[in-house]
Amino acid sequence: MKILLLNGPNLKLLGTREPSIYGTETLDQIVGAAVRYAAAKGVQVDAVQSDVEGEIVQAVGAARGAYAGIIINPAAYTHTSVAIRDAIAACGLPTVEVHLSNTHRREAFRHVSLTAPVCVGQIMGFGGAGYRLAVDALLNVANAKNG
Ligand code: CA2
Repeated sequence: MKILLLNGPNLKLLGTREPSIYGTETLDQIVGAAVRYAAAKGVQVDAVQSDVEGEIVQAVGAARGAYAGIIINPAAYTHTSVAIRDAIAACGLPTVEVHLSNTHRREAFRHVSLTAPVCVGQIMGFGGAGYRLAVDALLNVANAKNG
């Protein structure tokens, strides 16, 4: 089984600023932990980070047929991107939305996710561990479908 892990804009700044909100781990550390966690369960995770909305749309579109599911942290595009939402809906793959922070405890503009309604579920507020929880969530979805 293969999972595509997508990270959106500015997440490569993790570990350099705003540790009170996002913790001290770098994106490489968080992604590396998720890759190893999944590998131990026989799952391959391919990770992509982009600051560019269109690149994320294209990556979601290309995932169909190549991956069993998607884990995505659309970052700020969560709250603005109809294009990423439409791409997730169109690709038909089970998609789990992850946020490091609990966006409901933050500014009102972060309370709305345009992408969450087309995802199977959302995991937020658990820092980098959320990505590992998302691996388990997708495994559960795949097992329910195949079992
Ligand atoms: O909590 C999350 O994972 C977010 O997706 C992070 C986004 C934010 O816009 C969402 O509302 C919630 C921000 C990603 C940028 O990360 C930074 C990390 C360190 C320093 C500055 C930004």
